[in-house]
Amino acid sequence: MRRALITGITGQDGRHLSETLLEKGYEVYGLIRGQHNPKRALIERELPSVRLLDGDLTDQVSLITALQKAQPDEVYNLGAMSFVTLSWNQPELTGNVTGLGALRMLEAIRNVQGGNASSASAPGIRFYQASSSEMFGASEEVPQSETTRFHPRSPYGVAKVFAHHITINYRESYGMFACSGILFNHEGPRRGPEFVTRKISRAVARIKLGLQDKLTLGNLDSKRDWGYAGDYVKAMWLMLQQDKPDDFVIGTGECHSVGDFAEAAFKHVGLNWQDYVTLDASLLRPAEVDILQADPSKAAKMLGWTPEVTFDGLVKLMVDSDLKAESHAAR
Ligand code: NAP
Ligand code: G4F
Repeated sequence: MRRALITGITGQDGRHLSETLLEKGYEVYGLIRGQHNPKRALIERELPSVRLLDGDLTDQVSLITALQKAQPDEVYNLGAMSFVTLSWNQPELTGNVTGLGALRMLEAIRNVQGGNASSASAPGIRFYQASSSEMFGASEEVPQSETTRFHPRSPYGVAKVFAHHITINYRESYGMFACSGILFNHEGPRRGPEFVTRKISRAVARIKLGLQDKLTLGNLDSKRDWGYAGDYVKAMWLMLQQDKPDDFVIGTGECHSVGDFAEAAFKHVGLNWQDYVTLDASLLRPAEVDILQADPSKAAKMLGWTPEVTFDGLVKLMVDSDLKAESHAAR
């Protein structure tokens, strides 16, 4: 039985990836942080066969201990301070968790492998780093591919660039099987409510049910390549099954504005978005990423990966899920 260790198990992608790996017969270990993490109960209920290990990406020893306990064949480093807005308020923490966290995990892997890429007790742990399209930032090139130059626009984006390059550096320096997936925005019913798509789908459901009057947003014009998280975690797994480690852009190739998402979500429940959306300048960012659109042709060619859920399908999936959740909560 193959074993995987996932950091960020309590996040959107950690939960989807756990399901995917469990379906494939993996023994799944998840790193969980904090003394009273409220998401522990969620994982125990939703994914009872996942084995939780205490640890934190800011604590090197805890990563080594987790690797010793899990003895994984594959490590997926999904843990991060992932909310771009918060990264301006907590830039140092973001650098520590999102940037240096990846380095600590790579060093932990080297440590349990006796400083080598592989050893008898831990033969060649394969490593996946959750890189981000946020690294492209103010990119001059649209769409963005694996060769597009990075110009990050947030402390989060800068931290992800460090994590991305240190992953490549450990591959080149030590021959580690280390891959980065440069994933564009991916969403779904498990998306945190602080991110714009879920903020919209939740508000649309609550407005439709008479629980809320308005939805306040910031920049309606920024464009993102939005896909479904359940599709994207399959690409993470595929990357670690290749003969050689490499980096891949993962996205749909389509992009839509925040306004487009809001319009489609309200339309799905028979409402006109302009009757409900108000703007608040305090939600604008110190520096914005105007347009992200993937060129996922390398992943299609080399991994055989293509997304299944369309933009309209994603909007419906999220709004319908929030309608169900909010009508339950209202009872
Ligand atoms: P998410 O829902 O925000 O989950 C982040 C995870 O990181 C949570 O499990 C969180 O644990 C954990 N974490 C935070 N600080 C930690 C620390 N100090 N030590 C260990 N774990 C820590 O993010 P996601 O959407 O699943 O994304 C997964 C990864 O992909 C992240 O690295 C993100 O930056 C990256 N990414 C996401 C997207 C996207 O569109 N979703 C696109 C590109 C890249 P708690 O629950 O305890 O807070
Ligand atoms: O949903 P967002 O917060 O996602 P963002 O900043 O694109 O970051 C997400 O995707 C990255 C991949 O590119 C990940 F690496 C990262 O971890 C995260 O998952 O914001 C999307 C857009 C932005 O342009 C923002 O300015 O929506 C705009 N927006 C407009 N009003 C808003 C709001 N964003 C949020 N969160 N809340 C608003 O009210």
